[in-house]
Amino acid sequence: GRLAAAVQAMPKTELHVHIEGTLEPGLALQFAARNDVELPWTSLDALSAQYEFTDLQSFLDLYYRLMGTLRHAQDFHDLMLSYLRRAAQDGVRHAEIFFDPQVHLANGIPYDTVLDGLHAGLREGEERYGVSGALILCIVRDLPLQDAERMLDLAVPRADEVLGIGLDSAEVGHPPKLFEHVFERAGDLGWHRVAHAGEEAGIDYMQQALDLLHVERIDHGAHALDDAAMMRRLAEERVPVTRCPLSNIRLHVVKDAEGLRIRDFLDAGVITTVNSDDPAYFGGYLTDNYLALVQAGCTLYDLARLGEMSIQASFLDQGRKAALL
Ligand code: ES4
Ligand code: ZN
Repeated sequence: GRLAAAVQAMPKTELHVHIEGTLEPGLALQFAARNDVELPWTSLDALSAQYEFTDLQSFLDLYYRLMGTLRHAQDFHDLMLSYLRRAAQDGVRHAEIFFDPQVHLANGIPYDTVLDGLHAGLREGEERYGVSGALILCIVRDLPLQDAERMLDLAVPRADEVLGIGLDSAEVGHPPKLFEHVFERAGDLGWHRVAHAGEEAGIDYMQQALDLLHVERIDHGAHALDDAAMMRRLAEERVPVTRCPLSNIRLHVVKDAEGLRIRDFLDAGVITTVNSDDPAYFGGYLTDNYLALVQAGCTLYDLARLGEMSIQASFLDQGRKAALL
């Protein structure tokens, strides 16, 4: 409709999307077939019936299972290209994209294979669709800490091909403070720092991410509203939050779009962005995530402001930001 067309036309970036979370069920079945990977589901109907989640872990179980279909650089290339094509349709001008190399390593896929494939996809996507992209290496927080340190060792020779470090996967019981040294090393590499915090855990995890990991953005931060001092801190220190409406709804972080309380974030002066997280799993790409907010009382003007803030909150240089705004 007209509202969707208006949202698509707004200049915006996407700052919180996991490339593995853009793996559509049909594409996963194609990769499984061409790579001889066995899945418990052989038809699209059978696989598509698996997308009702009760919490973060129930989603992660399927997400990690389907990640096993990615074996070759060409798979990563195809995956990236199909995401960028879809993002361009939604008017995304630039994307800062998470990837989970520790999981691919555990599947026997060399880091270079993953990075080669994703970069080939980024180059072709920028050429074909005009969407620029960069990679944020996510530490998988529920794997052993030693794996995270080893991941960084592996990433050092090609550090300039990565924009930043992130922290994702099962949050509760895996607090940010465990990763202080890993994030310090990432900072020494000149990488930007972000972390998932306040998705299923509370604001103490957000505090740790800010104080100990020195993150420049908080991914999710859904629980910031539990604490007025945290909201003031995000606003004063100009730390953006990357909110993911459909993700929070589908994983029962909030009850419905109202529960996201995006207007309260805006009113508190927090730099707030809208993102799709794992669009192949949560029922929509970026435009759908903006439109979900309309039910919760956001006006078209609010959506345009959120789009502008997504450009401000990106790691683009000032010249490129000005050109997009
Ligand atoms: C994720 Cl929704 C979400 N939360 C935490 N880690 C993730 N990795 C991929 N999607
Ligand atoms: Zn995420």
